[in-house]
Amino acid sequence: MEIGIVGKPNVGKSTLFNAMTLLDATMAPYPFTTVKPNRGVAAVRTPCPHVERGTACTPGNAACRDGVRWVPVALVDVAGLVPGAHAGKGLGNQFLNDLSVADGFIQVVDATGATDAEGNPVPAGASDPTAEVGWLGDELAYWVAGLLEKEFDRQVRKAELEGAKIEEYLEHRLTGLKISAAAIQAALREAPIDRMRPSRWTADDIVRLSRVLLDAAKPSSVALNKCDRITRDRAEELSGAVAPVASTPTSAEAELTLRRAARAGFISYAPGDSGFKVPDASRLSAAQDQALHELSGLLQRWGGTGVQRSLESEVFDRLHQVVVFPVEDETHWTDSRGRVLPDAFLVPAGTPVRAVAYRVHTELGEHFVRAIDGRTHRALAADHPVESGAVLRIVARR
Ligand SMILES: Nc1nc2c(ncn2[C@@H]2O[C@H](COP(=O)(O)OP(=O)(O)OP(=O)(O)O)[C@@H](O)[C@H]2O)c(=O)[nH]1
Ligand SMILES: [Mg+2]
Repeated sequence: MEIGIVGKPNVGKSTLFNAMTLLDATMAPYPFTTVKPNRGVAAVRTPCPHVERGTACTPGNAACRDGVRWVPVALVDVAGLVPGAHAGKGLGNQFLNDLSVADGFIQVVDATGATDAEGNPVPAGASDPTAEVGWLGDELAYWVAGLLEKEFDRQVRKAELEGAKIEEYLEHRLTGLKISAAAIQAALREAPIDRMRPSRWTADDIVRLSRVLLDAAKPSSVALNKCDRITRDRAEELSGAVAPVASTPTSAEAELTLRRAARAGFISYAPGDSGFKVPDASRLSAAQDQALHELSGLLQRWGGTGVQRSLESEVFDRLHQVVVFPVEDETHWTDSRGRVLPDAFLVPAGTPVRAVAYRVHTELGEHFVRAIDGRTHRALAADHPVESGAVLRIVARR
């Protein structure tokens, strides 16, 4: 599972990335600070089943804190896109290939309207933050269309002569983008194009198809960033204007400061919290005390920084992921070394348990016999859809 962070330059993509990963990607108040992609790992929260049993867990890949499991999600932060990127403006759109394996996108917008379409500073409110949601979608569609257009004419003529289906060509071109055959079929049905006559498709038709493909295969949501500088009413207005795209007001900067202060031991704070505690106020300088006072006001106003909410809304609501806990002993919920609930990972809701087995280990999928639900101890057939929070033992032939 990987989420791409996209948006125009200078909106806070790298700040959001750093806040979510606690890494140190370069951030600066001018456009095109990021050129090469930044990759890191963030986490989404889910209740840890160890609480139900009353026994502590032995976390491996996903930390457990106070009964909450932090399940890893990969992130990639890329360079800023500008209108006309597909025609070479700004850094162009070739760098979007860094997003090829992303499952969905969080688009960061500057909710203060204080940066123009190229990311240059302008007076607050001079730029309309909702406009970029529209043209960014266009640029992403041009990127996919660009991949499809390579050899399009020759391949389509060949396909039509040989009576082959256009789907096969599209699938071949889009394998690198992790777009499934089923998504391609659905897009061909849905897109306003003549699916029977690909040789007559215009460049615009290919862009239209790409847009439908992206909407279906790479679900997006919006982070209305820099919300520390707008009112709640304004955030609601913006949220209404970008609907039906889901959006969350965020302050990446506040989240980053809070997480770094927590790492340094100045405060106790976990991402998603609506407040923090100061264990020893005597350690703080007057400036730190003042900064924390302001952050406390911000958290109260917004009920949190919105950063964790934005990631979880993308992963759970848009990408419909659920968390699975594979174990080898369905009674004690342990692995072969006796570790309790060692791993937690994300799969799409409704994934058949056999496909979950493949995710744990290819051999488990290949030699799958049945799965056993760790709570009910019922045997589950290969096609049984996995449930959210499932504790699963996979039984395989030896
Ligand atoms: N007020 C405020 N400023 C923010 C917030 N997030 C980021 N910024 C500021 O916005 C500026 C740009 O941040 P970056 O994270 O470098 O933006 P970017 O989108 O990665 O920019 P490029 O890599 O150039 O495309 C920096 O000065 C940040 O401090 C926020 O939540 N609130
Ligand atoms: Mg950046």
